[in-house]
Amino acid sequence: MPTQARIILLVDLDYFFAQIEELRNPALKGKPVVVGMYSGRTEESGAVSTSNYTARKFGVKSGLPLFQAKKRLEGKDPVFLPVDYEYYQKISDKIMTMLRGYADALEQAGIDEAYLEVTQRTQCSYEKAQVLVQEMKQAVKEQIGVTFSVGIGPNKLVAKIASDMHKPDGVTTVRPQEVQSFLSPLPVDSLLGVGKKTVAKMAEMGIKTIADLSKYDVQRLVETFGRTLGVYFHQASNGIDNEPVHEAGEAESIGRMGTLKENTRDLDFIMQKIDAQIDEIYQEFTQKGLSYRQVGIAAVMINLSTKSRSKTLEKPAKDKETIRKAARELFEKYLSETDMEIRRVGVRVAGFSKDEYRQKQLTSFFST
Ligand code: TTP
Ligand code: MG
Repeated sequence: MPTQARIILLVDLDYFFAQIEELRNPALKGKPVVVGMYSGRTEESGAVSTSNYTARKFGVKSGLPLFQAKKRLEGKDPVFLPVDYEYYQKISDKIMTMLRGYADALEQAGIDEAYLEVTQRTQCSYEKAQVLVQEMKQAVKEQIGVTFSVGIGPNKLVAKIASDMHKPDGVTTVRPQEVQSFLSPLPVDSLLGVGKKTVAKMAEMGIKTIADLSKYDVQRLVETFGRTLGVYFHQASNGIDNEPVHEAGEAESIGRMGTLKENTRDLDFIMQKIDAQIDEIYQEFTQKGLSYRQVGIAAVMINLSTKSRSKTLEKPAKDKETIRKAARELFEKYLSETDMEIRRVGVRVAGFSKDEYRQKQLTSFFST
């Protein structure tokens, strides 16, 4: 079955826990910052969760025992902090909500990473995807103060590997015709699901790089690793990955966000923009066969603060007019509560239901 061309982004926040600590306390910037998980056995025991790039220059990375990190940073004016997971989660939620406004679909893959399907909104143009990524980076930098790195590619596998190439604050684009030369020289453990044991086994078979793996007889891979993994290794090393970007969980939504031609408090003017966004959203959830139960709006004010409001419907709906009515109501109410002009507006629907059974695909076994 021929699959349609897609553009997928993988967004991975830079040195996430440490970056959030710098955001909370800008005085930390420029110093080596280490966020550690203290095991509590002794004052010193535990491991590094992450560190900023200043600390990484001295070899201090995730997983290093804290006492070694202390040694390596002696005399370098380092700052050691305990993990404050709840706080990072709050910031992560805010960022994910923003990113959602830039995607046809978003799948969160961890506290600091997400896959974004952007095929429709970029009309499958890599140039447009690059512009979109710059807009997204600028908005998150301005509104939250955080940087991230992005991989742009034809599927999740390539986007994920690409996102790691230029960190921090980098963007790496791999077009379909570049996939092979991009993957070829990489070691096999760049592929999801290839751990230490598999690396050793493949080394015995003379397979070191992804190019080696891609040329290896698939039948022999199946004999060695079993059908599922053998076929997966063959396809992945050839850059083939048809795994969709799954919207999942409560946060699932389809939305659009855009800048108004001029700052305004005029409801009709706002609704013109919203109507166009609803047209796009409608097309998307109709194609996916979804009904929605919630309608939400967002407004970025002239001082760049973001406000959102949402409404749950009495029963699921599938039409455009219901979104329009709810969005209008929400904006009307919101305008009555503020005096400020609005700069950007957005609308989204969420609370989806659908009957279609979603087959669990191979790579989801690895991304637990
Ligand atoms: P990563 O994205 O792997 O790392 P990072 O964001 O700190 O750095 P990079 O710039 O390379 O993306 O992981 C995200 C967060 O997960 C990280 O900030 C802290 C946490 N984490 C751990 O607690 N332990 C670990 O071993 C790793 C790898 C990450
Ligand atoms: Mg990260």
